[in-house]
Amino acid sequence: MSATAGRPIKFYQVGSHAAGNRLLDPELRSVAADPQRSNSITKGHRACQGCGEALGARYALDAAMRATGGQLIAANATGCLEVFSTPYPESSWQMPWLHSLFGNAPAVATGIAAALKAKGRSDVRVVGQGGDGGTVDIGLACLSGMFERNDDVLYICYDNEAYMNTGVQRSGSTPPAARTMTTQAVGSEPGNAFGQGKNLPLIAMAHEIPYVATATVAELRDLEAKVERAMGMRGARYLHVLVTCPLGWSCQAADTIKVARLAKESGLFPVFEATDGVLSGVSKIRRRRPVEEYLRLQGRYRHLFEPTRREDVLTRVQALADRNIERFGLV
Ligand SMILES: Cc1ncc(C[n+]2csc(CCOP(=O)(O)OP(=O)(O)O)c2C)c(N)n1
Ligand code: SF4
Ligand SMILES: [Mg+2]
Repeated sequence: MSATAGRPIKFYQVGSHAAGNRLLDPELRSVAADPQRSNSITKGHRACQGCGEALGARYALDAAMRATGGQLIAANATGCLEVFSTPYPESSWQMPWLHSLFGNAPAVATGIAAALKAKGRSDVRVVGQGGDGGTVDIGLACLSGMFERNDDVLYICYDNEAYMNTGVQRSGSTPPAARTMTTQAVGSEPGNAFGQGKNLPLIAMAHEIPYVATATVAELRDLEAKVERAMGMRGARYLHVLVTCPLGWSCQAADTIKVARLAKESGLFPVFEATDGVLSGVSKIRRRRPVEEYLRLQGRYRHLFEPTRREDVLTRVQALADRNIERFGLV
């Protein structure tokens, strides 16, 4: 007889993958305790604490694995996600996964889809993925080709708004006024310049592909639902996920979700869906917040508040959020 006989057993790690979970009645177990659950990217990777990209990729690919019954292949551009998950000879991926070059993940994904088609394997599906540098900048030509040919691939961009893996350089997705290593907080217009923007979800919509959506790591159920919807379709699909980067954004690791939520609630990052090039759904702002609340949590915007408050720049950033709110009908 065990020492605990007659006494209720107390599990200290309920909600984790600990063995104790699997001793509970099935209805009390967490998803994490289910040995059958998909676990595309698992322990042992080297992402920073609070990395939004690791979180976003895990939820997105787990959802895609569920939607395809585990019949999935991923092509991954060079970048943080690839580097932290596959330090040779180790890998955190528990699914067929290929590392492409920095700029050709969409083309590699297309090639895999074409090979599967030639082999008559319509049951195996393909995901391409990369960071904003790999997607918005260097991989854009390959991605546009993938869209224009309507190749049967879901491409996911994890947007942390700079080239993080190589030390936080500006990308085409870096927002105005943000400090990066190549847009320092110096001079009369500190940080990244105000430009016309390079809005890849809108560029994807212009290709009139079957499905385009945006999401953030603040709403993981929404992200999962969008991946599921995308995997229920054929042809070129694009998902753009805003992922907090505590290192590059100089924010607290514990604030990853809060920062991503404020990006949406301020209107700076509109969350929406588009079908065949037409806006088909919008995730409304629940409690509208001024952009200042979002910016203040991040060291990359500290120069807007210290040593002097830059009301002029804050007004310009707020105007960008207001424009999004009006354009997408976010409130
Ligand atoms: C052709 C080429 N140029 C530059 C690099 C170096 N490089 C590797 S990852 C990277 C930045 C990746 O940025 P992003 O795609 O935004 O992904 P993140 O690391 O931010 O997730 C760069 C510049 C490379 N591997 N190949
Ligand atoms: S630098 Fe940013 S994206 Fe890269 S692992 Fe760290 S938190 Fe994640
Ligand atoms: Mg990036």
